[in-house]
Formats: sequence, structure tokens, C-alpha cells
Amino acid sequence: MIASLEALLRARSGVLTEKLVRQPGAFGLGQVPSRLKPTATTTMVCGYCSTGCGLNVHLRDAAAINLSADPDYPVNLGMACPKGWEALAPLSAPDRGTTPLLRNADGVLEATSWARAMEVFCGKLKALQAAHGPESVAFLSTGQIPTEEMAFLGCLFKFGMGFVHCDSNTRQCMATAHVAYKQSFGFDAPPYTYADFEESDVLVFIGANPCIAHPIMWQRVMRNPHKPEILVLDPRRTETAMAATQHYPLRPKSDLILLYGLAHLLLQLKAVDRAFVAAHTTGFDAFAEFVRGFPVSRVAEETGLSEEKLWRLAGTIAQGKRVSFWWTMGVNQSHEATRTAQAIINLALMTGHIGRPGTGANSITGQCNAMGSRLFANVTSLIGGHDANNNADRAKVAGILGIPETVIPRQPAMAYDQIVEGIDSGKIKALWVIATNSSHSWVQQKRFNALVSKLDFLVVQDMFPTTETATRAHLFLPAAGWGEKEGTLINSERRIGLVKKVRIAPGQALADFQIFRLIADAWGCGALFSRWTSPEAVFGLLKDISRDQPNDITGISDYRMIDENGGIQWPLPGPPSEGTPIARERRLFADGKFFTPDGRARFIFEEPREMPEKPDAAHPFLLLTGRGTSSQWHTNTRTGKSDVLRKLYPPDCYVEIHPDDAARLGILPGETIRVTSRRATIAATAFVTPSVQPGQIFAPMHYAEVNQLTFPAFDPHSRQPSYKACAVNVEKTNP
Ligand SMILES: Nc1nc2c(c(=O)[nH]1)N[C@H]1C(S)=C(S)[C@@H](COP(=O)(O)OP(=O)(O)OC[C@H]3O[C@@H](n4cnc5c(=O)[nH]c(N)nc54)[C@H](O)[C@@H]3O)O[C@H]1N2
Ligand SMILES: Nc1nc2c(c(=O)[nH]1)N[C@H]1C(S)=C(S)[C@@H](COP(=O)(O)OP(=O)(O)OC[C@H]3O[C@@H](n4cnc5c(=O)[nH]c(N)nc54)[C@H](O)[C@@H]3O)O[C@H]1N2
Ligand code: SF4
Ligand SMILES: [Mo]
Repeated sequence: MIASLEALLRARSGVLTEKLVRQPGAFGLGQVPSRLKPTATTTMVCGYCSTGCGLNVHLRDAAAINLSADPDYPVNLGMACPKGWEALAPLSAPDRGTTPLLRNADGVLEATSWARAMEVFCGKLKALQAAHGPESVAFLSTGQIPTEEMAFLGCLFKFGMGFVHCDSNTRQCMATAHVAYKQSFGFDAPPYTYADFEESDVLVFIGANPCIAHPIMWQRVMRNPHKPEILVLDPRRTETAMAATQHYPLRPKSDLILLYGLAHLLLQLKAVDRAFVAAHTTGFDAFAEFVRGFPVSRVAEETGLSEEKLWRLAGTIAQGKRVSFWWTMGVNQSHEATRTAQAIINLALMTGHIGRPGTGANSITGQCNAMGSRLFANVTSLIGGHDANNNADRAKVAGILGIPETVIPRQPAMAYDQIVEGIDSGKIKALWVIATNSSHSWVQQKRFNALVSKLDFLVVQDMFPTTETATRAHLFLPAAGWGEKEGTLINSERRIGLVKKVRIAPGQALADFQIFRLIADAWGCGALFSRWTSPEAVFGLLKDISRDQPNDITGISDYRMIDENGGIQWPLPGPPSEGTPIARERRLFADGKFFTPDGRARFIFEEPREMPEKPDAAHPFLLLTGRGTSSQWHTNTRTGKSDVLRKLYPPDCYVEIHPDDAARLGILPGETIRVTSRRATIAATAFVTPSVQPGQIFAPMHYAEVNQLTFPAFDPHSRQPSYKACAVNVEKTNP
């Protein structure tokens, strides 16, 4: 281990000379493979959102100096949003982590060597494991690093280091869609391809604001030549709602009732595709009976939408020839999220709008590699969508990875919220946080941060030691970012895209892949990962693991094939046939066969439940949260480093409030107001706008204080937090 560490550090520590840049192979692990050696321009996918746009990277001496949108990539067709254009900016930010940092006796984070960092990391975690067992250490990771790195982390932690509990920020984001698809379709399989945006005659967006969150997907909608009806179901009159043909400002968290009511109206309008339902689904009769309990009068009452509007909504869907349903966080982040997502799936199934161009029950993903995390992180399911309690699956994975079957834990990992609560109960003693900023983004933030201060040991692995989470760490490990390492990402339409190393990470920062390699060796389990030599070698293992699964990608030969084909959507079963063109757009379920044992999709439904924290006299407003601008990314650790992007969003926290409410409270536009929930009080600037309904306010999640207010309610099936609704009071600061 020491030999490889020394080689790595020698290569990392020298000042970069042009000669070294031209010979990326001199950098040891994670080098640019020679056949990907950059010339004047190379292509790779963007590392922000799940759209997965292709970017042209312009190089001087093999290092990226500029970017432009790739006109030939099938996703974005030459377009990119501000974040994509500015993707290189955070790499040269002055606050990049350049050495490991260790908290000293005075409580100050101090530079240390990788050798010492590994000694402390392994020493502390091994001591806790010996004293408190394998359940005492957990990690929280991400949907934002390449699949190969996620797979390495999950396998190292469970199979190599012998721990059990781990989760990722995909829980905050995509757990609902994952569970909904798995239960309804038999596998976590978003069925669509982006061409469907252009082929629908009716598009229904539920709890999604693509104009802000997925601007290039929205551009694909704008290219639709069929003059489509665009229906937006969102309590707010968002940018997307304004651009739509019909907006349904339903009462927050009334989606489930609305969707069941809609199914009932579609039955009355005889819009059911009986042949499809009979041939390809189970449970329809019980579902049809169930939705009789949602007459239009009840639905109007509970959603705040008029009966006339509800009939118009149902009528538009009934008349569509190619109807597609799209949902994002307005659905996934709810106390009854999984059933709401499945209520959308039920609509597509009952109308037969699935498997054909322009149709589908389509979850739009969030982070650049949330799909990679859902399939290969080895966190919730056994790597590759396998089952840790199925003996055949265990034998298959153990055989391919060359590990003893006994190291695969049968016990399921605790979910994010359970890990956090485990700190309170004393069960979890140490936390390793990788590429996520929980101290900002987790729900009910003050409690999270109070719990974190109780940990015996907090390790944060990030590009920046300045994040809200990293500043609390005992040990900080400096990571290379997107563009400084290679690997694959899977976008919303299941397209595997390639990222390449086009910059050298600053100082001693290492690719997460290299950090996991160091840890494997330092821990003493390096031999178990002797084949995990490079991201591309790991991709080979993941391919083998995918064999005979719905996401079989054994037909992909290597990274070059992905690069040359403009990304490749899963599945692509093997063996690879070199030179055979692969269709640039492929959707699932054209044959009506789903991944359940009987091949039929399931109608799943459940009685709606009350919103957990309703407004009352003391907290009369409902706070909604979400994305604010297309220039801000989550906790802003990356987007906040671009001079260009910083000009495109307000620097301080603001809250949207309806003019009637503002007038009643005497609040003027631009004035500082106080927002109080049962958990905290924050200050924010009033943005007076009719885009929110009276009695509701909206705050963007990009400002750290917002999650001080949020309420910790979780969907019982996906354990995803219900970030989008809690009760608050609003006051003038100086009445
Ligand atoms: N610029 C930018 N783009 C991003 C991101 C970013 O941080 N910045 N993050 C990425 C990630 S990880 C994700 S997950 C996606 C999120 O993408 P979206 O889900 O589209 O974005 P949000 O703003 O979180 O939520 C969408 C909408 O849900 C609505 N909503 C709130 N409550 C309800 C409700 O009860 N019912 C309904 N129907 N709607 C409701 C909100 O008003 C909001 O307009 O964006 C991705 N893209
Ligand atoms: N109130 C409210 N809260 C929310 C939401 C909401 O709608 N409302 N949305 C939720 C959703 S959907 C999401 S996805 C989460 C996102 O929440 P987070 O994941 O916490 O947000 P990010 O800012 O994306 O954090 C990613 C971190 O990884 C670091 N990083 C970037 N690249 C790398 C890398 O290659 N390696 C390493 N080691 N580190 C890297 C970044 O510097 C950053 O600190 O927030 C959730 N929180
Ligand atoms: S839309 Fe998403 S993938 Fe495309 S450039 Fe913007 S952030 Fe990157
Ligand atoms: Mo997300």
C-alpha cells in the first residue's frame, strides 16, 4: 500500500509542467487511457443534472480551457443551460481542497498527509467496529459521482470493510420513483426516451418545473411539432406553468386524490384501453372499484380545482392519442409519494399510453447519476438491482466479483433518516459523507447538525473543505471533481454517458476512485479488489453483473463504444457487435411485457392520508420548497464559484409570497421578513408575486437556512423526506 501511495503522491505533488499535462499517463491511477488521449477537442457529458447533455471540451495541451454544447449528442442537440456552459468554473475555485485535513487538539482543521489520513481513517473506524460492531459506522453518499466510483464505495464498505448501513442523497430525490417502478413494473425502469417529449400530443407534468430544473428537456418539448397540449399540475404558477397550455394549481399534497379522481373521470369518459389492460396488467378491476370513492365533487373540494376544470383535465387526456405523464419532486417528496407516483403509472396503464412513441409514466431524474446510484451503488439493493436475500443472486454477484458469498450482508441497510436517528440512539458512532452536503440539504437541519456534533468521528470527502458539512468534519478528504476523472453516468432516459479526465485536480486532491483504492489497501482488503484497477475495469465487472437483468449492458464493449455512439441506453444485451449501429433513441415495454414474474404491470393504490403538518392558527402558511433558478445547483458549492452564474440569481435567501398576503401583513417587495416554523426562525427577502397561491409561500432550497424550517415526514414505502410542505408563520421584521 505504501509503495502505491508514494507513487501517487509523487505524481500529485509536483508543479504541473506542460510535459506532464501532455502525458496524463504520468499521473498514476485514474490516468486518461491512451485511446481517450485528448486532442484539440473531446466530448463528454455534463456533471450537473440528469438530462446528461453532451459537451465539447476544448483543450490546450490536453487540459480543458473551454466548453461548448455538442451539436451531435442525441440528448441536447447543441444546446446547454448556464450550468453546463460554466461547468469548468468550480474546478479552479480558490477554496478547493488540496490536502487532507485533520482536526487538531485545538479543534482546528489542519493539513495532513494522505498516509496520516489513511492511518486515522482506518484506525478510528476499526476501533469502533471492534468495540461496537459492524452497525456502528455508516456512510451517506451521492447520485453525483460516476457509477464505477459508487460501485466501488458500496462494495468496499460492505464486502471489504464489513459494515452494513449506508445510503445516499438519492433517498432525498429518487427513492420514491425507484420503489414505485419496482413494485409496479417489477424493476426500476423509467420507460422513456427524450424523443417522447417531441412525439406526444398531450404532455402532463406533475410536480415538475423543467423550465428551471431541466431546461434542455424543456427545449425538447419546445421542438414538439404536434402543437401539443401541455398540462402542468403544480400549486405554483411556475415558469413551466406559464409556458403550458393548461395549469392546474391544485392544493399542495392533494395529488393522490386528484389522480384517483382523474382515473374515475377517465372511466366515465370510457377512455380505458381494455385490450391493453386485459393483456398486460393485473389488478385493474379492484382499482376501478376503488376510484369510485373519488367522485368529482369530493376531488374538487379537496384539491381546490373546480369540477369544470377537472372535467377539462380528464377530457384532454381522454382525447390524446399519445399522452405522456412526467413527474419530479412535487411527487417524490411527499408523505404519500410512492402511491402518488403509482397513481400516475396507473393512469398510463389504464389508458394504454405506454411503450409507444410519445407516451409513458415517466419519472424525470435529478442528479447526473441518480440512475447509476439506483442500479449499482450496492446500497439498498445488492449491486445491479439484485436481491441480497436471493441465493442465486448472491452466488452470481460473489462469483463475478470473486468474493466469498459470506461477505454479502443479508441485513438491509438502514435508510438515511434511520441512520440519522441512529446517531441519536447511540447506535451510529461514525459517519463518512461522500459528495453530498447533508448539513445543508437534509430535512430539519438544526436537528441533523446537533446530532452530527455527537458523532465520535465524521469524515467528509468533497471537492471543498468549505461546505456546511465539511467544516464540521474531524477528517476531510480532498476529492477531484467532474472533469478531473473518468467514468460513466446514467441519465434520465437510461443513457450511459462518459466523463473524461480533462483537468488535473489541484494539489493532492484525488479522484474518489483513487481514494477508495487507497482505503481498500490501508484497510487490508485490497486483495478483494485486485481487479478494480481502473474505472473501465470496473465497468467491465458491472457489465457482467448486469447480465440477464432488465438493465443488461453486456452488448457494450468498452468506453470507446459509448463515446462513439453518443451514449448508449440500457438495455443492450450482448455480445457486443462492433460496427452495428445502435438506435439513438430506445424506449421500454414496446412488447407490453413488464419485469414482474407474470410479465404484467400492477395497479397499486392505497387510501390517501392527511398532510402531516397542516397550517394552523400559529403557523397559518404552507411553505413549499424547490429549485429557484437554472443557475443554482443545490447547496451551491459548485455553482456559487462561477462569476457568471452568481450574477444570475439573488445572493440571499428570498421567499415568494402572494400580493394579497403581503398587503394584509403590510409587507413590501424587497423587505426582510421573518419566517417561523416549529423548528426555527429565518430571515428572508420578500418576493411579492402572484405565482404562489394565497396562504402559501415558496423558498428555494439553495439557501442553507431553508431546511432549518422543513418538517421531517417520510413516505413509508420509500422513506423519502416530504421536503415540500410544512406549516410556517410569516411576519414583518420591523412592524
Ligand atoms: N437549476 C437546477 N436544476 C436542477 C437542480 C438544481 O438544484 N438546480 N437539481 C436537480 C435535482 S437533484 C432534482 S431532484 C430536480 C428537481 O426538479 P423539480 O422537481 O422539477 O424541481 P422542484 O423545484 O424541486 O419541484 C418541482 C415543483 O414541485 C412543486 N410542488 C410542491 N409541492 C407540490 C405538490 O404537493 N404537488 C405538486 N403537484 N407539485 C408540488 C413545486 O411548486 C415545484 O415547482 O432538479 C434537477 N435540476
Ligand atoms: N428543502 C429542500 N431540501 C432539499 C430538496 C428540496 O427540494 N427542498 N431537494 C433534495 C434533493 S432532490 C437533493 S438531490 C438534495 C441534494 O443535496 P446535496 O447532495 O447535499 O447537494 P449538493 O450541493 O449537490 O452536494 C453535493 C456535494 O458534493 C460535492 N462534490 C461534487 N462533485 C464531487 C465529486 O466528484 N466527489 C466528491 N467527493 N464530492 C463532490 C459538492 O462540492 C457538494 O458539497 O437536496 C435535497 N434537499
Ligand atoms: S441541462 Fe443539465 S446536463 Fe444539460 S447543461 Fe444544464 S445542467 Fe448540464
Ligand atoms: Mo434531487
